[in-house]
Amino acid sequence: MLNKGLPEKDLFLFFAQKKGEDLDHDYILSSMCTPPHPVAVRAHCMFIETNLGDPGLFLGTASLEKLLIERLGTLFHHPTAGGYATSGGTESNIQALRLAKEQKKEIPAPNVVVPESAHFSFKKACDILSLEMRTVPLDSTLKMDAAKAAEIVDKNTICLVGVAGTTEYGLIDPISELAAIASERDIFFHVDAAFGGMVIPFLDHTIPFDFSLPGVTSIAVDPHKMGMGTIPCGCLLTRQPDMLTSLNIDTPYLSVKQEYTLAGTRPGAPVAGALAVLDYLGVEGMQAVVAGCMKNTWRLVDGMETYGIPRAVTPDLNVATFICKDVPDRWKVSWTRRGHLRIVCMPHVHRDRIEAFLEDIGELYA
Ligand code: 0PR
Repeated sequence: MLNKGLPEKDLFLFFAQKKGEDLDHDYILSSMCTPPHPVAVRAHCMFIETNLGDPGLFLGTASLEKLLIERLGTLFHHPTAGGYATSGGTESNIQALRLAKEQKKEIPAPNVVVPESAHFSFKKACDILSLEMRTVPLDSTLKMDAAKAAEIVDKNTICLVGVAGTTEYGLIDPISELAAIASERDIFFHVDAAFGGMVIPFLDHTIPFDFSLPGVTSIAVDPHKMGMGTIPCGCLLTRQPDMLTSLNIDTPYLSVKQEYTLAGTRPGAPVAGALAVLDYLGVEGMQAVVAGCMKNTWRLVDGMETYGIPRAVTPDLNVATFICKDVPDRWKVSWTRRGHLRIVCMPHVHRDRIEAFLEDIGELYA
């Protein structure tokens, strides 16, 4: 630490320089996050000092968290769902597996069954919780093979996981079939909709992935991805309103005497930010954002295929993947484990960015 503090001007000159070293979002095609909506930023700043880890001190902020869960529960066809705001998909997935483990404490060697496409947060979760992670192969369309999942699940399975919006390919696993398998065998079924949860309800066609399916026990959804909220904000929702209390531990000197969250100190600011976006845009506003992202995704797929660069799969959501070797350096893209080019058409990836990318690609491949 510096012995003598810096003048504010110098400090912020230094910060401005460091900010300038970050990549420009105009060229970021690989991210599942996006610059937050202005109303999210405004709400975030308004609640900057709040700590949901001691909710009795921030009653208004705590009521915003309840509202956020209620809004998302309603969106997912279950207005009385339980839940809380996490730091993102990783924490939601860890907590879902903790919940599942808690429900089946009597099982001595518990396992969790996830698709090969599951986000790496499940590996972290299984590691922390000492759970065996069983991986289900994907079918030819790169979705979880439900028949194989049914074979792999056994009496020691404490949780089945399906992904609604895979990280790498933007695909939705056969959630209805998986929910039926879980229901039939009385297994906790967690849907990782960290990405898709803020997209699927706003598409112009219905894809069941939520509490409308009786077998779905819990859902992870991240406002800090397609919800255009400020980072960090994820949410874990449970069908049973009070299921999370099974994780309660005593917190004797806080304003609440028990808590089930993973983190202690928790920011209220991104919770306000997430709610601000939902209430400001409403369903119609979100539908417009999602429609724009999907339109750009198809434009990109069409444009690439015109150059003879085929899609790797036909995505369900706004993630486009291609059989392609190389892209011009200035574009920040990502590559899947199977070696496919991956581009996420987030809200900041406007049509003009897609056209500029296609133009550059055209120079390489046309
Ligand atoms: N589940 C799914 C389906 C995800 O796609 C992700 C993250 C998670 C869970 C974990 O969420 P958190 O990262 O919020 O804990 N998906 C992106 C990924 O790992 C996250 C990301 C976002 C990565 C922006 C890079 C980036 O620039 O690819």
